[in-house]
Amino acid sequence: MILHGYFRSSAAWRVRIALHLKGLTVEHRHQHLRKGEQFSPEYLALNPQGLLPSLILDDGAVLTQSLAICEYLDETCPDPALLPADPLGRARVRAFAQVIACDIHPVQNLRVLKALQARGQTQDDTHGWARDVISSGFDALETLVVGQSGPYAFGDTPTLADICLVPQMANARRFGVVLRWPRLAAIEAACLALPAFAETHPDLQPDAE
Ligand SMILES: N[C@@H](CCC(=O)N[C@@H](CS)C(=O)NCC(=O)O)C(=O)O
Repeated sequence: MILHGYFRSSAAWRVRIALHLKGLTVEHRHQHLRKGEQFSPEYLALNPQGLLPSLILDDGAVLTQSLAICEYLDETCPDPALLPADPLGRARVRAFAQVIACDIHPVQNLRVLKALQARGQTQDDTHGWARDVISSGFDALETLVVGQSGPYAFGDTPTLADICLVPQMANARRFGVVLRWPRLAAIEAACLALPAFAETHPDLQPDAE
């Protein structure tokens, strides 16, 4: 398989973690987002949104959208599971993951901030907005997991919730969010003690700057 990513892409990091947890190795190709390589005709032929990540399977099929890719990997390579066995548990993990993937991350995505800056907002304005969205989202996430057993977001094995949280914590730091959520911090620390999270960290990627 081939994973198209970028060291700093938090959505690509989600897939790197899932692949590592599953013990799957892939060839990595990099699209430099700040140089706009995601908009090359070759890449748009793979992913018409011009977004990372994309995963090309051995038979040539192309998968896009990080959560769909993670769930595909979970269904085709079920051990270790990224989702709980029970429907209620799965709904809770998916809800937590979607707070990040649907409601936090899209707002602070590169193209959104660039579009706002093109319409006259300063970088201070757009980054301040990103900090606000991340902070209110993290308030909700902390509440969602506060009664759950650890050390991970939902129990004693990492799930899709952790796979989304750890990259989003890195984004939060990049935007200068003061991290004031003790349970989220403890989950992140537990995850980063695992090779699947630590070894896939953006700073360790071959295209890291
Ligand atoms: N919902 C998508 C989001 C993908 C996404 O926004 N990727 C970012 C990097 S984290 C990207 O490619 N941004 C390029 C751009 O904004 O032009 C997913 O989960 O795969």
